[in-house]
Amino acid sequence: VKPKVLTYAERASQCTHSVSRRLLKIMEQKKTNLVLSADVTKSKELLDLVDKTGPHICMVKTHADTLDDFCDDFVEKLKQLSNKHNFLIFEDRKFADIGNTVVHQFSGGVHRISDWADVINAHTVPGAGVVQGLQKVAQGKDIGCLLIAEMSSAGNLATGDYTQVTVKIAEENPDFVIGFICLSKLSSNPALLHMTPGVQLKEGQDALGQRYLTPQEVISNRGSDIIIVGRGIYGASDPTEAARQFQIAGYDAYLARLS
Ligand code: 5BU
Repeated sequence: VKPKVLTYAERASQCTHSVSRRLLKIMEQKKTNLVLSADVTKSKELLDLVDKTGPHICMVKTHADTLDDFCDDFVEKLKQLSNKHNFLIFEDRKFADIGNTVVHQFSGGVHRISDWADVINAHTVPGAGVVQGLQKVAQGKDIGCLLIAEMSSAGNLATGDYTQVTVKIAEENPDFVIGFICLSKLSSNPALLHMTPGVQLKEGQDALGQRYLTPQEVISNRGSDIIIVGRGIYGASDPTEAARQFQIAGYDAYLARLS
């Protein structure tokens, strides 16, 4: 017998972490499992893009260290947009050092990520200490962490035992880890979210090893929960229309999985 696939709302009610609960509720309300990867290099361009596509997304993903003009005012404006359109903010910093170092990378430096991000992520190559360091900073704040269990790029090493140990670290840290960056469903725990980058409306790859799957393949066939789309949206001639198309494709694929 096929196990019953739970709705976002049903899963929200089973989440102990406030961030995964909030995200699943937004997904249910706005009918979207789309995360915009806003990989543009000027803050004004990023804010314009996010304001236009905001109604179609559940979360925006940033690379703060690729912005030419990152400043506190940008953070303030991004937060205002997240309230206006009801989405979360995910800083894709991919922490990957010993616990003591990530404490400072997360809380300090120019970006002070722990002051504004709802969601962050980490590689597990250093072992569980990276999670413990990040969690120390997140104490008392509403921040959830995703572990990078699989990657979309050709030839990456996050496979096999590495992926399995990563799933184990996630399952052992439910107070902080809310899910994975991955290419398929890795855990049957309804509280853990699966988010997949490398998504376009057609399969293919770029010139630097990125590989693309379709929303249908990622959500319906591979059982992931969330699609992360960058160039498919901001590289389109009409990013708002592109975001709308990814929203529909992703949500239809979710509905197909439910039925
Ligand atoms: P794209 O333009 O849709 O290819 O952008 C994908 C984004 O997701 C980009 O910001 C990457 O840094 C990010 N990403 C990825 O593509 N693949 C991975 O395995 C991980 C992150 Br982890």
